[in-house]
Amino acid sequence: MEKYYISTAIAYTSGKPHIGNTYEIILADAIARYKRLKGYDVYFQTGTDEHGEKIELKAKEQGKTPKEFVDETAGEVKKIWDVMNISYDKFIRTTDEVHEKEVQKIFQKMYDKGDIYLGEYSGLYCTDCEAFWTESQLVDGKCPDCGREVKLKKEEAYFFKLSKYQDRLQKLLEENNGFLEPASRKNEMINNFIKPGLQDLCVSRTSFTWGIQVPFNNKHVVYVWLDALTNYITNIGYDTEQPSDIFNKYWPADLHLIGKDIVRFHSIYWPAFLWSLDLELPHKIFGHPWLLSNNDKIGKSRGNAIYADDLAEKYGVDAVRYYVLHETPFANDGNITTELLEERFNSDLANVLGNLVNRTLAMSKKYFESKVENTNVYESVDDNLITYAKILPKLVDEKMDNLRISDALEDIFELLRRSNKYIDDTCPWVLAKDESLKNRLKTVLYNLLESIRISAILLQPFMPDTTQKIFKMLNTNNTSFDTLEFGNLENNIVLNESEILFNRIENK
Ligand code: ME8
Repeated sequence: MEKYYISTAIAYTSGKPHIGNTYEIILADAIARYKRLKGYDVYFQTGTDEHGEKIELKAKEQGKTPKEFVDETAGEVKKIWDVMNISYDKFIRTTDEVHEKEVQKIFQKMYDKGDIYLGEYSGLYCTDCEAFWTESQLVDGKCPDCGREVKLKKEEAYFFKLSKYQDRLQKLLEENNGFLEPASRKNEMINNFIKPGLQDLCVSRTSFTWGIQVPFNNKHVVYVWLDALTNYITNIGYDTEQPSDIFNKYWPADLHLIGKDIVRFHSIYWPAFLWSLDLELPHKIFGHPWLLSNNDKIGKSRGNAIYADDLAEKYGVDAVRYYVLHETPFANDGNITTELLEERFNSDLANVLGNLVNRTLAMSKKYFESKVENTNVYESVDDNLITYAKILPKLVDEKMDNLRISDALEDIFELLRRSNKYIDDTCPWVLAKDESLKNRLKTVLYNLLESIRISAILLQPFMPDTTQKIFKMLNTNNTSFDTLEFGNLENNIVLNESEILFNRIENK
């Protein structure tokens, strides 16, 4: 069985993750579930990034030890991932002992190799992003990433020889098609960071203690990004001396799914670290766009933070999953407001999907006591529906392979839309009045139920609960990808009672 290793960024444990962070995990979950259904041996890893000065300060503000603080916030992250039905195989924490020990070994290995050396750092530092900047990188004198004040800082530090990998990195980004997507981010990396010249990277800190100690100098803790990035290997059994069988099986990762703001760390630092360890690079890094709240960056301090668990309680888990996946296409930021979510809920979930299922089941019940029969009485009006249902799995597969998740959803909904139109075109209530058209009516209903079954199979990765409900109503055992062919809905089954999938939200 072919393996597929997918990871998300590990979330900072600085607070409860908002809907933007949650979008990333839902996206990863949809891809992981899709690959599993396709028959891959999937390993899906996520978790939390728990060290650093920012966390140390936050814990202090709340009168807690850093460990107490991260235990609490990591718990909140995990809770939201679980509420959103995320099928991760492993939730890692950078405070896990396995990880901490291995990071020390990695640091040692890089040092022994001569890729890490002791020097002195003096620079402009952003505490929030834990990053040093040069004067020219600042925007209006402030941190280019978060816009906060930076301060001058001098300290003895260990450096990683990033400059040594300059040419190799440039070549990687210029040549390796598909390593970093969307492709536009490649040019950004080459022009803004690589071409101006890569400086060696400061990989230790002495100004705080909440981190992994440098093994041979306990005044220093390991820079958070070296600590965080290595989670992708330490947790599948990488070891500097003896990598495990699991590591050998799953590495290199097939996809690191991350947000657009941390592409630099993943496409420049991470390959260099891996080369330093003589490891292969991940196959692909996808810097997905962001989800905005009312077209603005989401932030607790901005007062516009929305949380997935609150939304899920009100609209249901699958509706939230559908919304964020649908609204955030491949390269453009998505937007969320309550009004937009409710509009989309009514138009797509209640009207298109819910209505189709309920109308079809209601007609089957009324005309045939819910008994399904394919009598094969076709008419030309069926072509539009059946032809599309037949090519749909391929369309979806292409979109999923190219990480066009929102487009894949659109393609599936197109079958549901065509099915609704098919009801209007075939007018089953007219057919029902004429006894001689009974067999035609049976075929019409069969075609509709079959389109629903095929849509539901393909919708599983996106809306796992809803699709299970649909399968139950259809009373079908043919729910796997290898039953996607049109005509596989069992003959002579009896449908179960229908239930309302999505209750329209009425505006008060
Ligand atoms: O960056 N929309 O953690 P983080 C979509 N610990 N995605 C968003 C988003 C938004 N509005 N806001 C944030 C970190 N994200 C590091 C990662 S990985 C080795 C270390 C994404 O909690 C963001 O781009 O700030 C990142 O991929 C993820 O959420 C976690 O962000």
